[in-house]
Amino acid sequence: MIGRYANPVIAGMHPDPSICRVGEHYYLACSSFEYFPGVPIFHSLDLVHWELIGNALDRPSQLPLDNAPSSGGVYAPTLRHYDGRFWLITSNVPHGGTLLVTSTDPAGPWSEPRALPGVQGIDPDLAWDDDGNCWCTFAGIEQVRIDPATGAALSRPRRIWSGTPGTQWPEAPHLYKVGDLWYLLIAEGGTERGHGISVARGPSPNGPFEPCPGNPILTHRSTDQPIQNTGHGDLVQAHDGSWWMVFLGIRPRGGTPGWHVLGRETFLAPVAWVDGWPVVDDVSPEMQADLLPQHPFPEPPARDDFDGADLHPRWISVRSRPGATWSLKDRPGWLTLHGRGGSLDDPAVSFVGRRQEHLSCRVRTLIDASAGRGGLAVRLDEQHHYEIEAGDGEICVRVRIGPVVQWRTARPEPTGPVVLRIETQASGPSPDHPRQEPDVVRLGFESSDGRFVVLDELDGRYLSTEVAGGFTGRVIGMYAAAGTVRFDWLSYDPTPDPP
Ligand code: 6LW
Repeated sequence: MIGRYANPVIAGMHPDPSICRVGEHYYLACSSFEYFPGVPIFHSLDLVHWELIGNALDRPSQLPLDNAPSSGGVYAPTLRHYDGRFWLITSNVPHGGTLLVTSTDPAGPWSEPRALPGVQGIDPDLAWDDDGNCWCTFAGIEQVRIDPATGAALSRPRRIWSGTPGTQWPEAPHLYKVGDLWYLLIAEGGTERGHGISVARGPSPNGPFEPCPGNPILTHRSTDQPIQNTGHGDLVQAHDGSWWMVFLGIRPRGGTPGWHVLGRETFLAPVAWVDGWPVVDDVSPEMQADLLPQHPFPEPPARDDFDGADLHPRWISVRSRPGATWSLKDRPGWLTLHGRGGSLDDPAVSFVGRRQEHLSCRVRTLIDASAGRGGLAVRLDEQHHYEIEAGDGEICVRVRIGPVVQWRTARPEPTGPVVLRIETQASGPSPDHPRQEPDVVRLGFESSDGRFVVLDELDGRYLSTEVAGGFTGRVIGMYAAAGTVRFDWLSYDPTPDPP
């Protein structure tokens, strides 16, 4: 049935999507870098609507991140279903290397990780041939036969393709058997504006591989498309026989060179087969395609009241979330955070946040900072964040951009709990001038009559990947800088973007 859908299908920092199908159910996993829990897992019945059902690495024993720098940690998983089980292979960079976890239920719990010391490279893929051999193909493009039950390498790594001659970073391989042939899909060109997807095919999972004459089969390099950096994809055949690709892309805004602030997001496009090669349709924010019957999920509530027994899987923390630093029971119905003696500048900070998923949004939280200092922050990494902080009788805006830290404005704190508010407002799709910011970020609090008292309005470019570097996007959340700070609720609402 011809219908419309909006791209991205999974907004906010959800890069490197990997997809698999079981009957009429679809599951998808993404990278999560220095955040805990790691590897969000989504479920869909129609490829367009996705529901977060858990995180594969949600126990500290599965995910040691203490030494992971920002944009280190978990890269590029591959999710597959084989022999009645889900298999997820990924990397913990730079420590730990390649790891494999399994589960019969994609919502978890997943197994303890199995190490694969014979796989020395990022972006590992898993594919089983008709004889049951398991091939792990990784960035380079190299391949090792492995025993997935033990993690042992059963062969030496072998280079099976280098991508298009002269193009940098052949990576993100996924290997599929389609008909009698094996298809090797890769990303190349680097994950920035030159990104793209190419494909080769051969008679066996080990090649030899013949590149598609139409490579790259997807790229937005040198185009004026609003979605850029398209690459790192995975193919799936739907239960009606149609083919689709999920892949990452960005939505830059502002003047030149354009800044993206949400990180790399997950997009969807239909795939046709022409002369035995996959052809990807045009990719735009508004897609028209022959869709599966649509099964939207109820919208997640805008406000989390912290009334449950555990935190929803959307909440992520920086590197770890030790039990002694947070509680939902300490004051029932509130999230209590105990400061670890650090600010957002520190690699270890008591922080519970969620990905910013909309270019323009409003985030509010009711904080009781009578026994400490803490607040609401927009975080890109340790060196790039804006926060509105309450405590010690005042409300302040603190900004960190690279090596520069500034306390910008302060107001006496109203007595009792106070609502802190952050709003982002995107610039229009066509910049007014070459240096226009991608968005503005307003930070403040609400007066007793609910009015937004803006303490500061800042250019959002300094919390973008083009300024901060790395692989991540913005996360907005609550933190404790000192003592004990409590949050009654947090609400996150999208607001209209300028046309
Ligand atoms: C990932 C690589 C990439 O491992 O970015 O866009 C890296 N592609 O394949 C981190 O997400």
